[in-house]
Amino acid sequence: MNEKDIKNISKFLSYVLRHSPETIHLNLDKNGWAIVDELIEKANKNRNEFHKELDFEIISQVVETNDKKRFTFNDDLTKIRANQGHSITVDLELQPQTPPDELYHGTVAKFMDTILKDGIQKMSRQHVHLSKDKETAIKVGNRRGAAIILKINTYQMVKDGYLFYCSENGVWLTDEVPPKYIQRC
Ligand code: HQG
Repeated sequence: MNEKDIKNISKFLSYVLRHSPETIHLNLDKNGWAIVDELIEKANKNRNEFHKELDFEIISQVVETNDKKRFTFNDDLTKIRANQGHSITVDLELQPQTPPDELYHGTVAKFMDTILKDGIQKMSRQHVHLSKDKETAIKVGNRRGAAIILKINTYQMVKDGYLFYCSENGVWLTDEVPPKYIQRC
């Protein structure tokens, strides 16, 4: 498979496993897992022009080569789920963890007034997403225009009782970041 095919399948998997499983009549359990055989069958039955016919090998290749490790199989490879980024309600069974003293969030200028007034909110997703390095935050922000990087005082947030989680693929998650913990880099 070429890179473009892999990217298209990754986008398709993100869409059905994070946002809209009903588009292909796929069932996710409460922890966000889909049965791989069902995913393959329903993806192929409801195939669109953006991705090739799927089989287990192709999905494995996408899972293994994915730049952000967006997806995980369960131990016996019969189930698959997205590691983070859901807009549908799923319980990823993450335990609170102590984050590094500072984390970063990449955004764009048009959101800054509201962010400085209301803080960083989860918007349509289940959590606010934060990165441990500036480079990743720059990439996240650049998806929407010229990135603006915000440094988050997670040290103080932890002291003040906010909880943080780290996804399987190393993205830091929390419920909100109030303005007083945000500093523009
Ligand atoms: C902004 C990608 C107005 C926020 C990335 C962001 C990430 C506000 C946008 C993951 C706001 C939400 C998540 C407020 C936050 N007022 N705007 N109060 N609070 N915003 O896509 O963090 O490639 O839901 O700054 O790499 O951009 O898909 O979140 O610009 O890890 O795996 O509202 O998605 O991962 O956008 O990205 P998103 P995000 P994948």
